[in-house]
Amino acid sequence: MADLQALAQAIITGDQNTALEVTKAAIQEGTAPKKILDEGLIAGMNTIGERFKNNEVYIPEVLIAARAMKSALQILEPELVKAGVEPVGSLVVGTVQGDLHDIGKNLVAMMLKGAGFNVIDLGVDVAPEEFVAQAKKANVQLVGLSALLTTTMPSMERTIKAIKEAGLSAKVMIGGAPVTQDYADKIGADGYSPDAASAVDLAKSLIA
Ligand code: B1M
Repeated sequence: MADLQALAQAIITGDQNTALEVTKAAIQEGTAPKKILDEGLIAGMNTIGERFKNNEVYIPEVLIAARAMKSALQILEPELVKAGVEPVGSLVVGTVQGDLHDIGKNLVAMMLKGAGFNVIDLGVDVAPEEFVAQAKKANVQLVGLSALLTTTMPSMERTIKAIKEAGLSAKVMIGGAPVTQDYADKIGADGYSPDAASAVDLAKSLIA
């Protein structure tokens, strides 16, 4: 019987080979894909997220864990689709126009994927119209904006304005080193989070 605790542990330690092996074994044994996701991948990413929040691990450990999660998810995703498992929620995420920083945004995207969200990553330097078009196309519940430069923070405001003008119901969450809760309130964002682990809590609360 595949050991899902071992899978969670492999995610936590970023052991990609073991994560893949246990996921494959669990699928072959007929373990429900949702159980593999919840008790293996999400459990592991939750633990790493908590440790990151508590400063017990740092960015490199999170990136390595996320890489292991991503590999395992690649073979699990077709099984989840076959089993008709619905994602926890859906969002488009990107770094706003003029800004090329993507390390933080990638971490946020990976943590959300790890928490069971369907994440559409639009990349960097994303124009407001592109956020609107993609959010509309995928009919997502959330739009996530990241900015690392004080000079690109106004792109967040422009994007929120464009989303509102387009009449989309998606809620907007923002983050990035120069961003604050005050700024989020000022530009009409629905939520702000200071780090990738809190971004998961925020996303869940915004769609609750
Ligand atoms: Co740039 N850069 N950079 N840079 N860079 C900073 C941001 C800077 C603070 C450095 C400095 O001067 N001390 C400064 C900004 C100053 C300011 O605006 N006040 C700066 C500058 C000026 C620039 C250039 C203008 C430099 C130049 O060319 N003269 C230029 C701009 C290019 C552009 O974007 N148009 C530039 C370029 C670059 C590189 C390309 C070389 C590279 C980016 C590589 C990449 O991302 N692929 C780079 C880097 C690496 C940095 C630093 C060193 C590190 C940023 C980072 O990745 N942090 C940075 C200085 C620093 O922070 N020490 C700096 C780690 C990352 C995990 O944190 O992104 O904050 P962060 O994400 C966190 C949270 O903020 C939060 O969760 C993450 C994980 O906990 N979060 C969210 C982020 N997005 C979120 C979204 C959410 C929720 C939470 O919801 C959707």
